[in-house]
Amino acid sequence: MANILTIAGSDPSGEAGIQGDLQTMRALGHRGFSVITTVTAQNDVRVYSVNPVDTTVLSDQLRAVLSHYQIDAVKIGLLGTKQIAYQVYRILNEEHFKNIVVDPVLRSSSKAVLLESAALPILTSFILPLSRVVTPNLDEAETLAGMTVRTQEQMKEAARKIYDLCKGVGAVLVKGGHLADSRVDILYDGQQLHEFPAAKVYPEKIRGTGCILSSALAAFLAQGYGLTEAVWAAKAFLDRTVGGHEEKEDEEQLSFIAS
Ligand code: PXL
Repeated sequence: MANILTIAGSDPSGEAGIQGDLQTMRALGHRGFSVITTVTAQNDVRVYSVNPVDTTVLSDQLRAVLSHYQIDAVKIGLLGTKQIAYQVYRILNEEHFKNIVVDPVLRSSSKAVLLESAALPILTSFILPLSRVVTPNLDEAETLAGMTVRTQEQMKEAARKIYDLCKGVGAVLVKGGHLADSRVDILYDGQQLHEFPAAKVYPEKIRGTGCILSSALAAFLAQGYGLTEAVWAAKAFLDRTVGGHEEKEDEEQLSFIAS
């Protein structure tokens, strides 16, 4: 059993953010620790509000965890503001973690802005250089690489660009879940490009897949998997998890139609 820390936002609907992360860690047999950066109020339809915590609330949580437990891997999700992002950087920079996975959350599935734009340079210049892997989706890859990313070739180019821009980042996993054609994920580790074809197509409106994937990735890295093996294992876990969800959604839809 490994100790995995998530530093992310709260999603009261329980699918994404801290809630999705902790469920993933537990499901994989690990102990999950959580530091909340931002409290979102949202459901499957819309985001009502996004409230970053005070930076002392943030650093108190981080110090409480880091001073007392041996953490094997860290997953970073929604950071919210530049103050929070910088504080997270300052504290993690003292620790020298080998396994930091960053899901560079910029917007919600419903497109609400979750990370203020002023925080982006802190993410790219300070936090990503500390991390083993960053996991942007197509939209996030576009923002980080400053180019259009809609095809597999563009994903490869963006992965290389992000790797070069965020000096020190261990690898870049561009997720192709929203690609029009082939839904492949691309990993660039500074030397090689790896392709991970999708075993499954997820329902359009599913939320929290990015959170689950990055948490599972952190968990498998903590267990000592190599990066490509950890990506395969995390993707397989996501397929199993989302599979269950699909069935539940169908049932919900049926009972809604019946009522
Ligand atoms: O899936 C991105 C994400 C991450 N973290 C939090 C979120 C969302 C999307 O809504 O709310 C807290």
